[in-house]
Amino acid sequence: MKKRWVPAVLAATAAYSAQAEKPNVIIIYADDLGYGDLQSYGAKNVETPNVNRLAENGVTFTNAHATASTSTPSRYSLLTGEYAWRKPGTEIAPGNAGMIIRPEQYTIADMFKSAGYNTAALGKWHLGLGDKTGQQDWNAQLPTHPGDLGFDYSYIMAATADRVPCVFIEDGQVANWDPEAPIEVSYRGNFPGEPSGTENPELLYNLKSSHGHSDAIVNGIGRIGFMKGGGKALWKDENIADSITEHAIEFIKKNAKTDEPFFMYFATNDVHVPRFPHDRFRGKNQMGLRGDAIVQFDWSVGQIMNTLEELGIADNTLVILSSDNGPVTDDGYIDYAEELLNGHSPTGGLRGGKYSAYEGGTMVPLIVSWPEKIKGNQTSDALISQIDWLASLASIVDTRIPKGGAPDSRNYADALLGKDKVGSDWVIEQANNNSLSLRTSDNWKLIEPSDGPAMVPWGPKIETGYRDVPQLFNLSSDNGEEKDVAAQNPEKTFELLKTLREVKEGKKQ
Ligand code: NG6
Ligand code: CA
Repeated sequence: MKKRWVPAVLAATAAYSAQAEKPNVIIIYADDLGYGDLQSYGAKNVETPNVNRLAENGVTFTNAHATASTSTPSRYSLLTGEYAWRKPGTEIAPGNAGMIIRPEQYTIADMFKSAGYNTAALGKWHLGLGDKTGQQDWNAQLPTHPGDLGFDYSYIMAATADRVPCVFIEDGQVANWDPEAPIEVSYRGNFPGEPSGTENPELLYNLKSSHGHSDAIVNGIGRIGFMKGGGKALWKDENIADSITEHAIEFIKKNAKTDEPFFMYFATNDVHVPRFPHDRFRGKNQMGLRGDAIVQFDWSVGQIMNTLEELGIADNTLVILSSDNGPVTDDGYIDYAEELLNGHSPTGGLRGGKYSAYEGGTMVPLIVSWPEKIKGNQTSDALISQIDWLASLASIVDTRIPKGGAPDSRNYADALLGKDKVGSDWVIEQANNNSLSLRTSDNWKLIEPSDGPAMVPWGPKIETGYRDVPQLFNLSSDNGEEKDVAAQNPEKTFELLKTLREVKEGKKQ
């Protein structure tokens, strides 16, 4: 919140001081960034000085979890405080999905609005737009967008950088819309006369696909889904981080001039595929484009931090940095992410990765900084899940969640602020086949039985962790989930299956 001179008589009123104390809140949400991908988490092959600086100002968590091992369900859960597995249609969304969170549903932005905040969503959205899948008119104002979910401002990508439409959407309208090149989108078939990755691989001059990503070609890169038009509105992948960051800085600056605190959901495209960072981030480390994308992410973090400092609002801004799911190397483009690891482990040695039920799927970095209230250079092994951020933040900004809102979110504010080093008693993790795992604070991990192959079947070389029997791991002695001890511990297995069932049935929160 902006510092300003206040007459003594006004400063003394309770209303003003309550308002003045509310911190600005920024969620920096990376994409596919693994537990081992940051220097402050032990990464050796990449430098992340700005994230290091954030960590020096706050708490680094070593047992923090995304709600799911893919984007859409993780984001849904974070923004609504409801487990995505309760809601059909929350699997990885195509770019023409209708808006998954409906306007009447309570969101984290509604929560901040009720506490007097100005709110914004920037960057990757991946939760659908408009009223109906496939029915959007991208050349007009979309009927529903983040503005209907409590976000005063939004500048977003509809889905992911590898899905059409490849344009930014500002407050429900395509930014820089080009009247000469009306936009059409289809996830069913190509438009007559348009090239595609399958038919015209010679046009993939920026990145070639390793699996999938063979529909529309935009900026010399194959995408998922077909698209026509766009013209001047089409993004250039190398400028995505710049665009998102610039708009975020603008929002922060505008708000610093007001009396209200702000909430910003800053969801970067890095380090999701296609990894195509700007030239100025390239070639700085041995890991190639994936490493460069991490450097670009770190740059965005630095830009946000510098802006807060320049405006004199850094001390009373709560910054939460995390990722939507675990890491993946080859996720569909030939960018040599796997070949150039040079000993780096994106998961920090955990088993599995993006998509999987193993810890590599949902164990993510989490750094929380709030200089005015949190001592720097702390670590915490409190167990904490993103599903609980909404209720925890509501408590921090002193507002109440209406009945029925954020039904699965629990208040662990003290854990999030580093005061309580224990956190929650259990967290639930969702894998790509929707199977659930339960991880407890005493380090048991149960993976419920599910159908599905042992390896991700379409390209990424990742173990899924799926089996048709319950699996139990003792993470205290077996952090790598190598030895299934369910058979030796039938009672524990049964107990955890029962807890999971009770949460599913809404009997336990
Ligand atoms: C997969 C894509 C992958 C990525 C993922 C979503 C293919 C072959 N693979 O289906 O590239 O886009 O979906 O990632 O299409 S997420 O982080 O947004 O969940
Ligand atoms: Ca992701």
